[in-house]
Amino acid sequence: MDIAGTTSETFSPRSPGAPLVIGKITSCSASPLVAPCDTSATSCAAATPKPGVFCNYCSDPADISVADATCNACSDSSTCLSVTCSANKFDDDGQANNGCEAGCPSVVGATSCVACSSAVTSSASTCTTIAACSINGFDDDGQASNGCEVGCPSVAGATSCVACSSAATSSASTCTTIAACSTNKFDDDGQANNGCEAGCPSVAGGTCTSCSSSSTCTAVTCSANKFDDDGQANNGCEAGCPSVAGGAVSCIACSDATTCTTFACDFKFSDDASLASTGGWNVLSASCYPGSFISVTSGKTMKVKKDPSVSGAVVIEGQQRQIFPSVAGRLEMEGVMLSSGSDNQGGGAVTVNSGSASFLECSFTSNSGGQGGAVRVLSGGVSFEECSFSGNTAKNDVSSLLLNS
Ligand SMILES: [Ca+2]
Ligand SMILES: [Ca+2]
Ligand SMILES: [Ca+2]
Repeated sequence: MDIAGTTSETFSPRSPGAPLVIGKITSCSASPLVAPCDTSATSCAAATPKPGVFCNYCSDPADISVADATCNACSDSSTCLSVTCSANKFDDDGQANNGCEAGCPSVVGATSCVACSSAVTSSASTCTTIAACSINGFDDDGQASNGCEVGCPSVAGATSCVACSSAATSSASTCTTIAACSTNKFDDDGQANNGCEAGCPSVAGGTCTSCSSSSTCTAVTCSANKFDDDGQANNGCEAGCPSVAGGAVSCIACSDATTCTTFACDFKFSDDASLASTGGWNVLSASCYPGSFISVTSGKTMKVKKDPSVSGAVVIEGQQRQIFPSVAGRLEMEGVMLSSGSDNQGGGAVTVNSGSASFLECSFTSNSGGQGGAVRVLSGGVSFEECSFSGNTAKNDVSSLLLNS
C-alpha cells in the first residue's frame, strides 16, 4: 500500500519491520493532490511539491497480490521480492513477482498429481496423492510418488498389450488389444487376453523354427538322422537314414539320407524266409553293433559271414557287452571279427550254454569275460578253424575258461 507522503521523510510503516523504501516518486496522492509529481526525486524530502506526494513505499508486502503465494518481502509497493508458496505450489522460476507458478510434479501414468510435499521447487517435491491413473496405467505399488508405474498386463507371444480394461491393479486387468504378435507367434483365436497363443506347427522329423502362420512352416531344424531332402519345410524332415540291402544290418545313424555311418546288427535265424537266397546266411557287409543281446535259442541256427566283396575287417562290436550271451542252438560264423565284448560271468564275446558254435577264419579281439576271455562253453561244443585271438582277458580264471588269450 502506498503511504501518503508528508513534508517529512519520517514515514511510519504499517507493519513493523517492513522496509521503508525510498525511491523514485511514481505516484501522487489523490488528496491532497499536488501535481505534477516530481518523478525525478529519489527521496520524499527532495520531492516537490510536497506535501501530498506519495513515495513508492512498501509498507506491507502481504498487500502485494501474487499467484498462489503470500508475498513476504517487497522493494516497493508493487515489487514482491520473496514469496511463501501455497500448498502444492512452487516458485520454480525464482521470480517472486509471478508468484508460485508451478504445481505438483507430474507423475507417469497418472492424470495429475494433486498433493505433494513441500520443497523449494516442484522438481524437489514428491507427489503424495494422484488424481487418478490414466487409461492403461496402474498404481500397483500404491505409491503416489512413482505415479501409475505399471502398464497393461503382458500377454504371451505378443510384443506388448496396448489397451486393457480398467482395474485396481494391472493383474486384475485384462488385455483388450495387443500391439503385435512376436515372431513365429499367432493370435489365431482373436482373443487379446491370451495373447498370441499359437506357435509354429509341429513337423515330422524335426522342429519348425520359422513359420508364416501356425500351419505353415518355412524353416525346419532336422532331428538326428532325419533330413529335409525335398527342401519343403512344411513336411518337415521327411528323409531318414538309408535302408541297407541284404538285411544283415540296419542303418541307425547317417550323415545324410544316402550315407550310413553306424549300423546295427540285424541277424536272423537261418530259417527266416528273407535268407532263402543266401542259404540261411546273414551276409555281413559292414561292421555293426548288436544293440541288444543276440540269443541263439535251442533248435535254431544262426549263421553270419562276411560279405566277400568287402575289403578289410567286418567287426561285430560288443561295446563292452556280451555279443552272444546264450547259444543254446547252433551258431556258425565265418570271416568276421568279434571285438570289445564284455561280461562278468560268461565269455567276453560268446557263451555257449548247451548248443554248439563253429568259427571259421574269425578273429576275437579285446574281449573281456568273467570266465573265458572271448568264449565260454558251459556245455556243448565249439570249433575254431583258422581263427585268431588277441587282447582277450578273463577276470576269473576257472576251469570253464575256454580261451583266454
Ligand atoms: Ca505408484
Ligand atoms: Ca489370442
Ligand atoms: Ca521337407
